[in-house]
Amino acid sequence: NQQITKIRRKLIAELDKERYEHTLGVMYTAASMAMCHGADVEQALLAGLLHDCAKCIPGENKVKMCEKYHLNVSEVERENPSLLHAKLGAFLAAKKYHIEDKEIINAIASHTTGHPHMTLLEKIIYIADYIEPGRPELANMEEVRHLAFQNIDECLYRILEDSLEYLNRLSKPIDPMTEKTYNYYKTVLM
Ligand code: DGI
Ligand code: FE
Ligand code: FE
Ligand code: FE
Repeated sequence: NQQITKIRRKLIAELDKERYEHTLGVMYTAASMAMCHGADVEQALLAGLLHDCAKCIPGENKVKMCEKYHLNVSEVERENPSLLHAKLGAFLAAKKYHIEDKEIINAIASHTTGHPHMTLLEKIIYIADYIEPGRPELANMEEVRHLAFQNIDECLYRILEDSLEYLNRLSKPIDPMTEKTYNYYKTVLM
């Protein structure tokens, strides 16, 4: 696949080695989940490949670039610029990697906090990011990986629950969207 080969070549220059390896893990995990759940495999590959394309831009630059491109920066994001790599990555996927498919762009934009009413592709990228084989084994990982191919909403909920628990334990500020997504999928499962 020409498009993927070209993007991979560009990304090697933008990401550190570890992040590039993670990216490939997410790309193939997302493709497998797409096969399992009947989503578009090509979209999953591209969204997985590009989801962290803005991750290795230094924090201060992320803020500056968002301002330059008129992407709004919330208070939590200004204090935790890492959160911005999702929306900035979505913007760069279009501008720099020439992705025109809005569904792919949206999946990149929502991969860190999620949002209520996620599309299947958005759920796949959010989950693949967390479960790809190169990720350090977090608590409940075995069960979460199993759920990714069995019950996607339950899987999403479990990741959100574990992520919020982790952020609270480290006293990190919670993005209001992470909280909203969690509360929404809690009611979905009831
Ligand atoms: O970019 P990755 O590391 O592959 O994964 P990601 O984009 O899902 O980002 C994960 C990190 O983002 C993880 O360290 C937790 C953090 N995160 C997710 N939601 C929130 C958050 N950090 C803060 N401060 N607040 C959040 O709501
Ligand atoms: Fe990310
Ligand atoms: Fe994530
Ligand atoms: Fe990632």
